[in-house]
Order: sequence, then C-alpha cells, then structure tokens
Amino acid sequence: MAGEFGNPEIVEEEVDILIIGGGMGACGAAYEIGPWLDQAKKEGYDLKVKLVDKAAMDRSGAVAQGLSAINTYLGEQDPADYARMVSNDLMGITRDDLAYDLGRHVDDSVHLFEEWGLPIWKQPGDEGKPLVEGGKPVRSGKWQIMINGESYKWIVAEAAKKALGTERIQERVFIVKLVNDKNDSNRIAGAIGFSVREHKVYVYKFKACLLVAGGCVNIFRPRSVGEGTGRAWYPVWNAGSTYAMAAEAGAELTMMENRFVPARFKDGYGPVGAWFLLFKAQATNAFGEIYMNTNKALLDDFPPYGQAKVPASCLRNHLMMKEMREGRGPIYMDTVTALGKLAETMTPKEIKHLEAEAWEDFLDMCIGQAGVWAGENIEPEKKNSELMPTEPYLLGSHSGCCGIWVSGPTDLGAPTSEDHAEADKIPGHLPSGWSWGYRSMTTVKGLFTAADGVGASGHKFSSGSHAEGRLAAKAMVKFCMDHKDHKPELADSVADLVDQIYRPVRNFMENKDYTTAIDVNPHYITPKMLQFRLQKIMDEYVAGVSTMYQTNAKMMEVAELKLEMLKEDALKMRAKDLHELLRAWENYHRILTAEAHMKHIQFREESRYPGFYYRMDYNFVDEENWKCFVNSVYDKETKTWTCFKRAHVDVVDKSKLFK
Ligand code: SFD
Ligand code: AMP
Repeated sequence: MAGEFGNPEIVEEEVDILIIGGGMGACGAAYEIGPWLDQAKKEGYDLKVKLVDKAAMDRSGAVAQGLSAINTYLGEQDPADYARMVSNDLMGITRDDLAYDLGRHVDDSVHLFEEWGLPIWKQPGDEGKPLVEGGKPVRSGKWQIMINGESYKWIVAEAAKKALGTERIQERVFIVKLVNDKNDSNRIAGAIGFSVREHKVYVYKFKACLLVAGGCVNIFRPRSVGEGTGRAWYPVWNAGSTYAMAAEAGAELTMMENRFVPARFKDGYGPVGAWFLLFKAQATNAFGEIYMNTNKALLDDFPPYGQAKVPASCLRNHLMMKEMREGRGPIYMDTVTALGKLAETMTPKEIKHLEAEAWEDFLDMCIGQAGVWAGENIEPEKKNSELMPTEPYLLGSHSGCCGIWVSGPTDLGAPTSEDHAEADKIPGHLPSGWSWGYRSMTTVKGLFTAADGVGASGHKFSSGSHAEGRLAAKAMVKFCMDHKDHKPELADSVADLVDQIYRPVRNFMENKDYTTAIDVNPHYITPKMLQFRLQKIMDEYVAGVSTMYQTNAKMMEVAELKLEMLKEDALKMRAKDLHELLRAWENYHRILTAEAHMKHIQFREESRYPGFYYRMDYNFVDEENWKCFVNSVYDKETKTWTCFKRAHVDVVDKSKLFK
C-alpha cells in the first residue's frame, strides 16, 4: 500500500552487508566488493549487498562539484614518509598503522580513476601516457597531482554503479539510526531511514554495515550569513550522520576535539592548495608582508612541531591570525606576484593558458569562488584576493582527524613469533588495542567505517577515501564469512522506531492550525531556526569565528547547559514536508556531533591545534600529559559521554621530519 505523509509505507529488507553513503568511501567499497563476493560464492555463500545514499550518487558528497587536484598520490614515495607527513600536519597524534596502510594502497585507486576516464595532468612529453605506464603527473605538491576534475564524482560513481549494479542501490534514502542486535548490545543488526521523495520508511537488517556518510558541516555559525547563507567550504550535506549514528550504536570515537579551519579565499571558500603549491603564491598581510616569514619565531612556541620542515596547517593559521588579531588585516593571496613571476618566461599564449588554469581551479571544484571573482571584477593577474580562516569543520579524511576508532591492518607489524609476550618486544608490532582482526571495523561488531569516518588518520582526501572504502569492503566480506550462521535481530521494535522518526511530522500535523503563520507557533520550532541556535551556541562558546577560535572551561560550561536545553527543544522540531523531515534529522546528527566535539575539547586540557582552536585556560601544547588520543563512548540510554585517554605510540620514527 502506498504511504502518505505521516503514515509511511514500511519496506523491510534483509541483506548481509549494507553500505550507508554514496560518496568516495562508499564508491570505493561498491567497486571493490564484487570480487570478494564472487570468492564467497565459490565457497557456497551468496552474500546480499545494498548501498543506500541520501542523495543521487552521481553528484553526492564532498566531490559533488568536482575537484582540481588529487591530494594523495604517492608515486615513487615511501608510505612511511606519507605516515610522517600525516602525523606532522596533525600535531603528532595519528595512527601510523592506518596512515601507512592507506599510503601503500591509495595509488591503485588513482590508477583506476584514470582508467575510467578522469583526465590527469601530465608532464610535457608524457601527455596521454597513463600513470600505470610510467606517465609523469604534474605535481602541485609532494603528495598532490593536478586533474581536470569537474566530472570526477560522476566518473567514480559510474564505475561504482556499474560494478555493484543499480538494482543493489537505493538512492534518496536518509538513514536516521543504526539498530543494535537484540542478543548482543555491542553488535550491529540494522538501520532505519526514510525516503526523501516518497512516503516510505526503509528498515534494513544485516550482518555488517559500512557507515560512510561523510564529515560534519554547519554546526558552527558560518561566516556566510544573510545573503550568503548556504555557502560553505565542505559540503553542507555532510551533517555528522557518521559520527552521531556510530556513537549511538556504542562505537568508540577518537580525536573528536580535532577540527579543520581551512584558510580559504574569502566569501567563496575557494581552496588555496593549488595557489600555494602549484602557482607558488605567498600570503601576505594588508601591507604586503609575508607573515610566514615575519611571524616565524612564533613556531618556536610549539616544539617539536614548530621545527618541522613544513609547518602544520594549524600553525600556518596561527601565524596568519596574529596579523588579523593585531589589526594588520585583511590577509591576501598575492596572486598578482605569483602569476607575474610564472609569466616572466612564458609566451603570450602560455600566459593566457596559465590564467585559464587559475580560473579552472575554481570552476572545477568551487564554482562559487569563480562567481565572487566575476562579481567583484577580480582578475587574479591584476588584483589580489582576500583570504580568511573559515568556520570549523569536522572531518577525518581531509586535513582533520576526528572520527571513529577502528581496527588497523592485520599484516603490519604483526607478531613474527607465536609467543605474543615475545612479539610485543618486536619493534613495529602494533600496540594493543589497535587491531582486532578486521580492517576498519569499529569497536562495535559488524560496524565498519572509512574515509571521513575513520579517526586519527587524516590527509586521505578523495583518493584515500576511495581506497579506504575498498579496504573496508574486503574486511566486511571476511567478517560475514566468519559469521555465516549469525542471524541479526533488531533490539528495537520497528513500530517504535518509525514512531520516533515521524515525531517532527506529528508535531506539525497536531499544531499547525494553532496559528495563521506557518513558521510561528508556540508548539514547534522549524529545523532552520533550531540549526541557527546550535550554530550560535557553538560559535560563541566553543571556539567559533566570533571569539577568534578561543574558548575555556567556563565558556564550555555555559555551552553544555545551552546544548541540554537545545536537545529538549529539538524534540519539538516540526516537519511540514519530507524535506524538513530530512533537515530535522540532520540537525539531530549535528547536535550529537557538536556535543562530542565540545566534550573532547573540555577533556583535553591543552591547545593541541593552535590556529584551529585555543583553550585560553591551557594555551599551550603539553607533550608530557597530552601526547595521547582522546577517545569517547556515548551511552544512548543515559545520554552521557565518557572521555578517556588512549596511549599514543609512534610506530614510524618521526625524527626525519624535523630540521
Ligand atoms: O581543494 C548519507 N577534498 C579533496 N580531496 C582531494 O583529493 N583533492 C582536493 O582538491 C580536495 N579538496 C576538496 C575536497 C572536498 C571539498 C568539498 C572541496 C575541496 C570543496 C576532500 C574529499 O572530497 C573528501 O576527502 C572525500 O570526499 C571524503 O569521502 P567520504 O566518503 O567520507 O564523504 P563524501 O564523499 O562526502 O560522501 C558522503 C556520502 O554520504 C551520504 N550521506 N547517506 C545516507 N544516509 C545519511 N544519513 C547520509 N549522510 C550522508 C552523502 O549523500 C554522500 O553520498 S581541497 O580543499 O583540497
Ligand atoms: P587545500 O587546497 O588548502 O585544501 O590544500 C590542498 C593540499 O595542499 C592539501 O594536501 C594541503 O595539505 C596542501 N597545502 C595547502 N596549502 C599548503 C601550504 N601552504 N604548504 C604545504 N601544503 C599545503
């Protein structure tokens, strides 16, 4: 029977593996899983898989608009050097096992992208020669390569859809909750969500699930408000679903205090990487002074990280912010000098090409910035553009490392002796609690993640996210084969879950006639208004832009109280249509993610990431007490968070990083 608004049809389906998300991680998993399913079939098991995405895969997720560079391609380089770079950029606290594992697998995904049709820039003379055949890429930086990537996501999604088969893909279904197993609260058994187009609720039962719903955007009041509302750097449709649903299912989170505050072209959020690395531009204060030089001494405040050959992204921000705080803004990207220098040795035709590349960098991945240039009459070869540190973003795949604690690879630093006491003494053996058999499985049985979901290993970017999805797909099939006889049973009743999901609709239906103005009603709050409240709290008390990224214990006490009240009021969110129902549940995920972020910042009594946030009551990096992971577990019954320390170990020697 077809459903109607408020009375949805319920579709129940049992599969072996559910992939939640259709972004880079999910596409990697969808592509990779086929051969492992075939292998299982040969052994007599026909595993069922489904992928569910809240949007349409062709353009869903962070790569929707395309990209201009693939930021992780190792080529000839050593994965251990990659793990070093990741650690350095994230102030020393990352999982070397995860980064190394990613580093040794990522190039294969890039080779596939090229095979599927993604144009990758090549050095003169190597045009048309694929990377796998030794074609030399144009490197913008040590790890990054340039692409013509407007259709990047379309290309990657097409291959994923072809590999998995469209009959195994359900688009436009927003997953709201994971459901634990009735017989084991630390196991995952199902997920529930609703269609954003039809009046249908989908209930999935499964043995294993890959939760790859991206990072979290819009928990802080953005710089773009009013006429600019809706603009953001990372995608607004990454609403914290990965972190919130995993936390509710009982998974251990890690480094949720970490955030990324990217320096971006002001107002359009245009990325800066190509400008710094490819065009060799410098950023200056209002007086043309290069703050990375004039403020260099500030780096000495953060040993040993300040002595790194390439200062971490947060430290680069820290040097910029001194200029802003002391009134020497605006900050500029000196595009004029950079393009002028490059043009010195070029023919007029080559200069035109260079200028076209400058525009294409934005047209390929952040078209709004090209709009700002056009609207403000900016020709980058004639006029410099303002830079600005943005509002904070939570993510685990770009230059941040918040996320979920997962099992590392099984073949790295594995004991070479049967005697485990002996094996523990072997250098390189993974520390205890880092690997429990299935790569990318969280601490909840059967629940896997990848890409933005995996914490403590940033700098994976688009290519690494795809590669990590592939690693997880293989491990999930293994998990299913090792648990062939397991029958998942949902701990919660479907009727109760549907009832919960439709609360915002009931709030609307039951109260809508009380007033004549649909948005003004004492009995409900619109998802949009609630989101503004969340953003205001986070911005003003949890180190958003309005305090120049500063907070302290007292400010967070206030935030905590306000968040409690916000959560009470969140029960009164209304949904006048399916779109608002989506917005309501995105907010629910955002609030939990925001809360985790705040709890972790409260717990970590230091300022590990100067330039991303400052705890003014502990405004220093404290290597002695805080060179450790901060992990947390959420109890959905008591609605409380428990934060704790986990020891950090440098599996890869880091001395090479420093001058
Ligand atoms: O310029 C649900 N990224 C860059 N990577 C690079 O390699 N090069 C670059 O140039 C990069 N830059 C960049 C990047 C991103 C953005 C937005 C810009 C610039 C402007 C980073 C990568 O894009 C990023 O690392 C990966 O895409 C992360 O992959 P993943 O899989 O973790 O997230 P996703 O792709 O956003 O996909 C999320 C999916 O989940 C769906 N979804 N589905 C069902 N139920 C729910 N509740 C859901 N919630 C979300 C989404 O629809 C989506 O399919 S630059 O800055 O350096
Ligand atoms: P972005 O465009 O800022 O997201 O950066 C793209 C890539 O370039 C990422 O790998 C960044 O870590 C790197 N990057 C950006 N700016 C710099 C810089 N000034 N120095 C070194 N690496 C950078």
